[in-house]
Amino acid sequence: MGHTVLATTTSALRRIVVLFVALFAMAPAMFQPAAAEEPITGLRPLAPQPAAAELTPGLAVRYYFANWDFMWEMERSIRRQDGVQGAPIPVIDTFYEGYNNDVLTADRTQGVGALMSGLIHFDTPGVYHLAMWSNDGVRLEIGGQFIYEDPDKHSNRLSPNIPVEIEEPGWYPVNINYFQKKGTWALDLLWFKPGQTPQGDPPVVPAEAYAHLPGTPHIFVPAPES
Ligand SMILES: [Ca+2]
Repeated sequence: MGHTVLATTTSALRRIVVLFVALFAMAPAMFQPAAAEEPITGLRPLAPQPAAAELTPGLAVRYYFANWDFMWEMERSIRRQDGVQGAPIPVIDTFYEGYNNDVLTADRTQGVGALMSGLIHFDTPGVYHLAMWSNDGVRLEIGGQFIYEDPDKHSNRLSPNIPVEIEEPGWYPVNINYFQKKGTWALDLLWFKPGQTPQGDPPVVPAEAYAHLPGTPHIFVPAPES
């Protein structure tokens, strides 16, 4: 009887020791913060900077129409369409509105592609953490630098936070390519500004941070170099 109790106790102790060894081995991964991602650098502000009187609020947009599954299909298809100029997009904040409503400022809910272009204002230097909700595909470029893409059709999906270093405050060229195939849609551009802790829900980039100049060209953002 005494022998059995001792054996059982030894076995239990051994299990506890194994558990502690396993926890200890995992500890570095559990308690070390994730390595900070290097910010994207080299964003170029518009030169010269525009005068306030030259600016029209919101992003300019041109719409194209077809049911694409992938960004590369949209790129091929829009070469064969003239597209339609839409009303400017005041703010990219649709997550809670984009269900069965017209896509952005287009007049339909399905099979819409949008080339948005204009300027985005960074009012302080430092590292911004950008993020995007998308449904379906999206590709983002700012200041001539590729920032983010989620290029296939998908349900509402949030990007990771993308650190971007801004050296000079001011207006930067921005191009956003987007398509909505069918069903629901969503598109949001979000940021944590320098000094804000990039945790939780990122705030929406406000309307006053968007503008465009008359005759802004609409760019199809190239795929990132792999
Ligand atoms: Ca969709």
